[in-house]
Amino acid sequence: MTEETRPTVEEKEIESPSEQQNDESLKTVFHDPKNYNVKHPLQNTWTLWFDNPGKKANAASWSQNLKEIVDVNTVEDFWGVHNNIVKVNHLEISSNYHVFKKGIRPEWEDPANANGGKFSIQFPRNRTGEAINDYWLNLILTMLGEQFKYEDEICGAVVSVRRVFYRVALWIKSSEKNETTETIGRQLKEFLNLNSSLVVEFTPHGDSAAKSGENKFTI
Ligand code: MGP
Repeated sequence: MTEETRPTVEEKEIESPSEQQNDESLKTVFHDPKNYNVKHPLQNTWTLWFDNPGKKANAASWSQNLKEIVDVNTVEDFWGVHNNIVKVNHLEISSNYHVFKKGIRPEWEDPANANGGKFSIQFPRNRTGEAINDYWLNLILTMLGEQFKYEDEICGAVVSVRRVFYRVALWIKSSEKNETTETIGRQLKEFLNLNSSLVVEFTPHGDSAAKSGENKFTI
């Protein structure tokens, strides 16, 4: 056998075409050594949404601006989207990106959010600059990688660009102050590398809860 005709290790390990057809979901680089096409599935499918209400939104008109952009369910597809959309620090004032589990709309009214609330952190725009892109990326990677202890509680995350601040928020299903919610809040601070003395606020969803301060708490 000449050097050219001897099979390589990779070729020997490739399954026959019939075996490949039987399990389409298991595609690794060994199935196609010439075209690297391995993908790493995420535990959940996530949807990216965008909105830029322009003028001040109100509860009635708010959802008209909400646009569903794309679903991702693999690590590779996530990076494909992330690397090709406008960075947070270049978004127009009043816009928001929302990344939510597929099937949950990023609205208070969605059944998954109806009894929930959000942890939010504000970063002054003038002192944060491009670092907001990293805070947002860290939060999404943590969420897509299912790093939160109570991952089923997580609905999604939002980054908002406002005149004087950026805000990142993590939306969860419940709004009770208990072990679960407090752990999520503490982990959020940890994952974003925030100083433990920094206060993260939890607010139940809805305009009235935000205004009255009812059931708010801090971590
Ligand atoms: P916001 O953008 O979450 O708050 O909501 P912010 O950034 O404090 O306010 P801004 O005015 O500086 O942008 C802004 C407004 O949009 C709210 O007061 C509501 O009127 C409306 N709104 C926001 N959300 C997330 C919802 C929602 O889920 N449902 C409805 N019906 N209205 C919403």
